Amino acid sequence: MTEARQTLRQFLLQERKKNGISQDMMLLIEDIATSCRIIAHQIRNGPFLDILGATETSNVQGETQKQLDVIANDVFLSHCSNCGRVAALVSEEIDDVIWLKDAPEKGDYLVYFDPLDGSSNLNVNLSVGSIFSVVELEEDLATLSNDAVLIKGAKQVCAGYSLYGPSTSLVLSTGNGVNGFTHKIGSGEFLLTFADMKLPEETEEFAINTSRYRHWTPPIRRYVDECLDGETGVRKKPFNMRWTASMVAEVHRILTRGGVFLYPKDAANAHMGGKLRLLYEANPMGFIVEQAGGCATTGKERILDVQPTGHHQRVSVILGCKSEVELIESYHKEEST
Ligand code: AHM
Ligand code: MG
Repeated sequence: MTEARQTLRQFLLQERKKNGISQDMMLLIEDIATSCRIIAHQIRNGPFLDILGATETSNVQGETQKQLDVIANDVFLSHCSNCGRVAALVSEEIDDVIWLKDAPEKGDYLVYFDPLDGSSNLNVNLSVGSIFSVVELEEDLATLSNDAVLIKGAKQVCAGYSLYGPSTSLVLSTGNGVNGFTHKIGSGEFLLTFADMKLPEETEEFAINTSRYRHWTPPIRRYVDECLDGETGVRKKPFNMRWTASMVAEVHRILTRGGVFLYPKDAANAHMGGKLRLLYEANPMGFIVEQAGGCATTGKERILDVQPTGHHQRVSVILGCKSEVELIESYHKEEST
């Protein structure tokens, strides 16, 4: 008889015993998991409910919102405020920070999320995901200001994502490695299916949107050119390429079989600082990748060390297997010397 798989609740109770995660953190993670199950259900029923298309509104960054962006955001907002320790919710889809406490205290949680990442994939029935991150306040807050949530990714105490693909995955870390769960349809449960996910040190697969080649900086061009040269080039081996236009799916693939993902700052997006958001995308994915033994950098500095200056700030993102990320970093260093 095969051993029963651990449920998310059983796993969290074990984490509590082994690594001392708080009861409030358990409740919060379960609320996030519930949000993800609801969003997965809405996506699967999207064509029947006619909710795969765009709304008439734009989000704070001037991007057209999909109906499911709005729905997913509402689901996170209404389900993630139960645990008494959540002081604020910070969403990619909302202009301001939503404060849930008048006087947040040391130890309270700030929860950041991109409720539906990669939503341009929705109407072509390809993978999308939700990304989340939790930081603990290091001191009581005297005043409520948006600036109070500008905390470095290195301070994250939990991060993860849910991938809405052929199955729904929930991958998370509370700073003690990375574990992946799969929603068992009909059971209402996420079960542990990918324990202790680890990145290989080396890889022969990269992911970047090559349609932006003409905008890239010299170090990025050099890296990709050398990969494309294959066996006869300086890398002396063939490289494969993937691009799903859904960061959650890319990171999940990299955690599963290795690889490197790049969405660099380039000549066309430099005025915004890059494409991906530091607090909702780069930091949580950087935390997960590091916890799985990989690296995450802007090219010039570790992503988790970037001091945020705005809560919707964008940043250059290069993450994945250590050897490739370090090589790309060395090309940036050579360029600037
Ligand atoms: P979004 O948050 O507006 O969905 O944008 C983020 C997504 C990432 O998931 C993905 O890596 C990237 O945008 C794809 O961009 P592109 O359309 O340039 O391929
Ligand atoms: Mg997004």
